[in-house]
Amino acid sequence: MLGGRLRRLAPLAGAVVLLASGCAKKAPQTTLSPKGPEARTIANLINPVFLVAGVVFVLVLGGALFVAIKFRARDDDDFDAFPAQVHGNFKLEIGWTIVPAIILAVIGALTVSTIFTLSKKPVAGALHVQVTGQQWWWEYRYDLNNDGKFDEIVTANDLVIPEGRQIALTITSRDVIHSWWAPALNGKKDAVPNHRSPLTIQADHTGEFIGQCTEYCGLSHAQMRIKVISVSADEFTKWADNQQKPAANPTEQAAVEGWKVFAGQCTSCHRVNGLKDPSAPTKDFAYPNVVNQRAGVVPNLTHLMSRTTFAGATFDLRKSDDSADGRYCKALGIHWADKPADLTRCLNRVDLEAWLLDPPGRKPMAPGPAMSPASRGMPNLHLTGQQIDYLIAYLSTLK
Ligand code: HEC
Ligand SMILES: [Cu+2]
Repeated sequence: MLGGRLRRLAPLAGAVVLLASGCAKKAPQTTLSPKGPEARTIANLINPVFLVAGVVFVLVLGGALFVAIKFRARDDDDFDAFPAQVHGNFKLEIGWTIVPAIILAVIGALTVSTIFTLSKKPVAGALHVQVTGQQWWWEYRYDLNNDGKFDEIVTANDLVIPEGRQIALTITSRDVIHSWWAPALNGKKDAVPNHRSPLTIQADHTGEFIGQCTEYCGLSHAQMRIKVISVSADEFTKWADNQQKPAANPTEQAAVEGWKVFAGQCTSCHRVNGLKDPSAPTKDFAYPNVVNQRAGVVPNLTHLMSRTTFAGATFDLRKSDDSADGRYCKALGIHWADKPADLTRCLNRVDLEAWLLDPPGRKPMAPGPAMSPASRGMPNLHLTGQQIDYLIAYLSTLK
């Protein structure tokens, strides 16, 4: 008896679990709370469609239940008699053909008009940024002077944008198909090699918007996250000015040692703009074997410390605190925009050391030999503890 009742309750329990899972308090990747005009345009389509679908659901299911209960077989029914045979009800049949057709036509018209609204050309004052999918992280290149070349800023992981301004993204990929999606700002757009797909986003206010790659792209697809950081116009200008500066030579002893290790071990892949040769500090560093340079296929590290995350936004570059904002260092009570130089004291050394010690152990990757074009990810370079200390001292100067 109990078993039977439990069995009957099981589907109900399943439905409750499904329903309750939609109630998460902290759901940064929800599509249902738009934080910009493009996402709102989508919400303005989703909401009425869901409403109509909900009404249809209740009416159809309610009708089916009503009929099933009202006309179910009763004890005093004559079970041998055939039910009365009726042909279709003409009016009903016409009705339930035409009404859904009208509903679908209205939804279709709304959908097409939404698609047109979303594919409008960017406005004149838009900020142009190229988004490149990589295995397995996102590269962002900014075209600040609007000359069609995305060459003023090269960064990774964090997409920093000014609030209230339209951002015209050009989405592409260097290797396989990825898909860029920050649900609070707009729908998703595939990143296809040799294609440039436009997508505009705009954030109403300052804040952080989380997303992730949504097209299976290989081993670390799940570790290919997106973080859009919307800041005030002033803060953006400060950030952009800083990003365009080349790296300065380190002066502190440990950092100078790290610079040497970096020049020897890391430059077959990573670039640091303005990097000088540690053995001739006024000369530009000559990157090894330019033909096989993997620059562009790995994150540019010139301003590593200005980021809040690393390795596809998988790890925080700042010590975690309850402010949940990588740009604010609670321990020191300082903000990224005010004192970027001090932020390295908030560095999340634990994860950065672990990364340098064994990158493929921290994030699934398929690294080959350093110069191999088939290499995907960062190999274990078997660095010693001393080298890692020096390297972190050097990386800390890359602000
Ligand atoms: C064979 C190429 C290669 C070499 C050599 C290499 N890296 Fe990397 N590195 C990568 C790749 C690829 C990534 C991106 C991995 C990812 O996020 O999927 C990366 C990521 C990083 C990151 C995170 C950057 C970010 O913004 O996400 C740091 C820091 C880093 N490497 C430091 C170093 C240092 C220091 C060395 C030298 C000791 C080094 N790497 C040598 C390929 C390399
Ligand atoms: Cu991807």
